[in-house]
Amino acid sequence: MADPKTYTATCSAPVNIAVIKYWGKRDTSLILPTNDSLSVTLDQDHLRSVTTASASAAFEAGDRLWLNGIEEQIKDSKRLLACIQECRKVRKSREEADASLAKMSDLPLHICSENNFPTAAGLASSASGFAALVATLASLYSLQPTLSTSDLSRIARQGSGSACRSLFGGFVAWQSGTSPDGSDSLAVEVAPKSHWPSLQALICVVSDAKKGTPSTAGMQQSVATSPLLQHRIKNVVPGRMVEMGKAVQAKDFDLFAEVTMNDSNNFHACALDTSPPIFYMNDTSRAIVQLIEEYNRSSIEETGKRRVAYTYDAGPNAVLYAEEKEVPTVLALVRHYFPNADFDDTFNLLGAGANAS
Ligand code: 2P0
Repeated sequence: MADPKTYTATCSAPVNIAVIKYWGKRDTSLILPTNDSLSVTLDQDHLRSVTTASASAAFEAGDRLWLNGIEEQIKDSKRLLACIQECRKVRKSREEADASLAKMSDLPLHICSENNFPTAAGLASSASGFAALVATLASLYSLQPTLSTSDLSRIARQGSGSACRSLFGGFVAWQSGTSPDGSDSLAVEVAPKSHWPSLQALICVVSDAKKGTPSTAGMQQSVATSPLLQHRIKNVVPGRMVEMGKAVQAKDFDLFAEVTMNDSNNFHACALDTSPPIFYMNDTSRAIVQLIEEYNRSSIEETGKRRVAYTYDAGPNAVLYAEEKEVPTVLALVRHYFPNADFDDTFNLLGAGANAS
């Protein structure tokens, strides 16, 4: 008898770095956030997840998944199950509606995913990982164009909130939505990467050790205990989303930098306002903040404008944004003051979203 047919697809997805941070869920099961967020998608040369999924009747042990070569138990992860089940459900309904489509929705899956950077070091591995998973299953099951990229982002969101933003390239907003079922909590493109090609990002890996407080637990501890987070959700983020939208549309780096740094500091203040307090930044992180603030202060004196922005996620690593013409100076500055630090000295161009590779 001939071997059963195997269907295969491979996609990759990049990391995104939020400039308006997501911190807090109003629904932990559906992963619905307490506020909107906005991010920049990086290119895929340095930080990406690549996922291959195959479906075949020959896979007798059922669905299996390997992450960086180590098998993970799918049944132990509600998030993996949600993404796989959602994609299967859409494929199945399409098969039922169109008899010419191959019956593959019930076939067992083998999924392999690899990151080319340290997992869980505050470098958004879950964002690229779940975006790559959903993009790969969408490709395997031919879900597009029936489903839009925003539809896929709604599925990826159930894997990890920030993953919904990695489906798009360029500048991306995750609209928190108001519906209890999550139907309006999805990512939309604010501007494509081609809109502002001179904007670049530098990842400063201060430490690639696994972080202390995972963001999923940390953000809910903040929701439960931080009055400052409630203020941030109600009074701070809505205005910043508007300002950041304006900065991106106008390619106004000074405004972009001001809002980005303010939001990073506000997010880390909320972490500190949590009980018990959460410290993501370390002494080196804070030294980088001081260096950039001082550099911008002299730049404002000279030109009236900022030249560099820093932002920190749930870890000590800095991401610096600057326009291309500033990059050699920023690199020289960082290398001069941190001669022994292990910085990735490559600026990442802004990238495209998840795609077939
Ligand atoms: C962000 N972070 O907007 C913020 C800034 C960390 C700091 O999204 O529980 O891994 O999987 O939805 O997406 C990290 O949170 O959390 C994050 P889950 P996620 O990028």
